[in-house]
Amino acid sequence: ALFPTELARMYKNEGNEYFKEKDYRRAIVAYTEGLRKKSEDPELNAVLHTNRGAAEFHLGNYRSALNDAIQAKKLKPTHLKAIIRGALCHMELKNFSEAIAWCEEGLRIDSKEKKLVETRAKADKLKRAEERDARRAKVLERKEQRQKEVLLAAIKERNIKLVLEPSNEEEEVADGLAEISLDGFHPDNATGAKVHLDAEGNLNWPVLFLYPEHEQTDFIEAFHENSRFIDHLMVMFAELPPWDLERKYLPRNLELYFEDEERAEMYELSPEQTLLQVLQHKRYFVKAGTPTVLAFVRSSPFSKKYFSGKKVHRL
Ligand SMILES: *[C@@H]1O[C@H](CO)[C@@H](O)[C@H](O)[C@H]1NC(C)=O
Ligand SMILES: CC(=O)N[C@H]1CO[C@H](CO)[C@@H](O)[C@@H]1O
Repeated sequence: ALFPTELARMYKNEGNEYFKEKDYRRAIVAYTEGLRKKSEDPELNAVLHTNRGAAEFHLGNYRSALNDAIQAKKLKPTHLKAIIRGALCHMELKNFSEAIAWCEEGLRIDSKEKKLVETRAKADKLKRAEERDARRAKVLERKEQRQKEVLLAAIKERNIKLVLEPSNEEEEVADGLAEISLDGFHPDNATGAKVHLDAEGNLNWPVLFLYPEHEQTDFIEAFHENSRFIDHLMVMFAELPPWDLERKYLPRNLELYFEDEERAEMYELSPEQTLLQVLQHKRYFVKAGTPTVLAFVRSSPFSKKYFSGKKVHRL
């Protein structure tokens, strides 16, 4: 019977053959077998770990490769190959501080090792770039946080009520109501439109118009709080929309409503009202950061049907 060390050496040679052929998977299997023999030769085990780490590295398994480099370094602290491998793994894992530490450890053994000198320089540069980016991100984050606070204060000051959009559609609607939070906004809406303060300190809201009769919508990205609904309707319906085959959607012929979802009641609003006046209504709750109004043709059969059975507060 062969001794463990002899067997481990055989597997190491087999692994090296596979490695040369770039068959890294089989190489890993062979090195692993070699390590299983538990040879008492630390040098041999260090080589097995180092070589397996190199094979893992070639497969892109940087975490495993790093662990092998760590094991190899434990067995043989001066094993430069393992130290270089570890440094390269840290580079791939984008842990530049660790890469620098490993490079420095290796450079204490051989201060001229080319790969280590090169890797340390690269890691230094990337680390500084990373720190600079982190500082910039932090400044930006603070600035956005401040803007958010100012915005929230402006909304609160006007007594506009926001609804926190419940994440689970049906549940917690009641809990979400009246919660004053900016989290209700969906900054990554398809359109990206979001309430914002303009240079004069006025709020501009994204506003959604719904036309239930035709299942159509219009979206105003920035509806100035002091502009009136009629102002927008005049522009939006200056030309009749293609879906209005009966030519009924004339600005002066439209009735506007908002829905109090909590009570399932409808409120009529005057087109002469400004957005701010509507948002300050005691039963208006802004959902998902986007005020919504429904438009119907005055006294149309559709609206009669739509409102039947609903409680409607008319003007
Ligand atoms: C780098 O690795 C060290 C040691 O594992 C860890 O403490 C540190 O958080 C890591 N840094 C990064 C940026 O991943
Ligand atoms: C105009 C628009 O697309 N608004 C959408 C923003 O996101 C919320 C939640 O996903 C939708 O409900 C709105 O319709």
